[in-house]
Amino acid sequence: MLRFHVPEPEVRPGGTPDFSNVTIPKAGSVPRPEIDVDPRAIRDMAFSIIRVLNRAGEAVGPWAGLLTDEELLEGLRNMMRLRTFDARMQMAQRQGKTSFYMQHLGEEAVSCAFRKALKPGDMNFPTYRQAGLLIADGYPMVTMMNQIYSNEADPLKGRQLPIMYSSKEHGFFSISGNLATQYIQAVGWAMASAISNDSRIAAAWIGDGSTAESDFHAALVFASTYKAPVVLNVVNNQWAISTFQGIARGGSGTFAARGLGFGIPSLRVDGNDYLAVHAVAKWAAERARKNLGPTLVEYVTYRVGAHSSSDDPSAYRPKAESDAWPLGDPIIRLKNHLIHRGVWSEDRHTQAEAEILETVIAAQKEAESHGTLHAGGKPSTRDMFEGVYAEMPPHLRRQRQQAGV
Ligand SMILES: Cc1ncc(C[n+]2csc(CCOP(=O)(O)OP(=O)(O)O)c2C)c(N)n1
Ligand SMILES: [Mg+2]
Repeated sequence: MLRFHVPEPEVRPGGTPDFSNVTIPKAGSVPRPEIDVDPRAIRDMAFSIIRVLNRAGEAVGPWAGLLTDEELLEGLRNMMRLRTFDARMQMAQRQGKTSFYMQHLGEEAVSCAFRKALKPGDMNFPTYRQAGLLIADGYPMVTMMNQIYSNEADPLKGRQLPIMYSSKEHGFFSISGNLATQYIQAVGWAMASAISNDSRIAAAWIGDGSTAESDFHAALVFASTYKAPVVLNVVNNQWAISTFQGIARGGSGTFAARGLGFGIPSLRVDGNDYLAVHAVAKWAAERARKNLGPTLVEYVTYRVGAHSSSDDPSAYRPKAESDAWPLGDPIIRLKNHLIHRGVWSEDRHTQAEAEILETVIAAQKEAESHGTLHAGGKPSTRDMFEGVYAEMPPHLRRQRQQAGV
């Protein structure tokens, strides 16, 4: 008799969290190959985890030493800003000031550190969980909030979901809610950059669950065949709403291993280690820039918060699971490293938290002066018709006339 196989997570609500099956190599133990390495020589890297910060807060091994103290302090501040921004916007959602919000809790290092490996002109094709790309690049928080509130100053005029930002200037392609479309778009953009002998590279973003989409696989075919200048990022935060990562991963062992069948160098990195994320991103970006083709990077992390403001994770995983996550918290780990280096302290950290909260609240006040979801200024009805078509089709022109705008 045949039996149908459905992978099951280790534990369910009420059980004791167990990550004993997550093998974590010692910090500093994974070698750093030359960027033109033969992908066949580094196949085992798709099953390991590159780590720089050890438990004592030291930066060790061949992937350490790329960032100055000032750059690390800036990285810490960016992650703290993102976390504070998230907390305020999550609360604003609960207060009815916006319809929807998605947090980055526990994953701040991935987008904040990655951004610093890119150059101006490079283009990210992000999902909804990479707002750190904007924050670390200096995109104004108040503009993000205006979009979250769909108010009169919303740069996208209420035509997008609250958190689906878009900024060409900041290398942030408009987010699409249709997951995995980012992958083919990024590879296509990268191919176009190479065809036109440009120097800009692309970064594709996807979550663990979304790698099950065929767009992910199609993108890998094109990226590997044409050696597109693209970094292929997979953020494995263990969950896809209520579905654990074992469903989309299937029998491949790791998400990075998906790249091996395409001959793409594929690495796994500790996604909660700011230094490791940055070092690996830099390695992959340099490969793209030197015409060595795509690199697949799996960031091993954990989604501490709910999937979105519409989700309740206590229905499908133990409440204390995030505390048991063995790779720790990205902010605490970088904080400890900077304290270890003698350039930071608990007092300065507490003070920075207060200062950041103050600036985020000030930005929030400014955004709210332009309106929130149900109060104050809104984009005009006319905006609904603008900015989509170069030439407005007749049926829309008629509708606009009917609306009297
Ligand atoms: C093509 C498509 N299918 C389904 C959905 C509904 N959906 C939204 S988020 C999500 C889970 C995605 O999980 P993952 O890729 O792991 O990203 P994460 O939310 O963990 O960052 C799903 C199924 C969607 N937006 N697009
Ligand atoms: Mg996920």
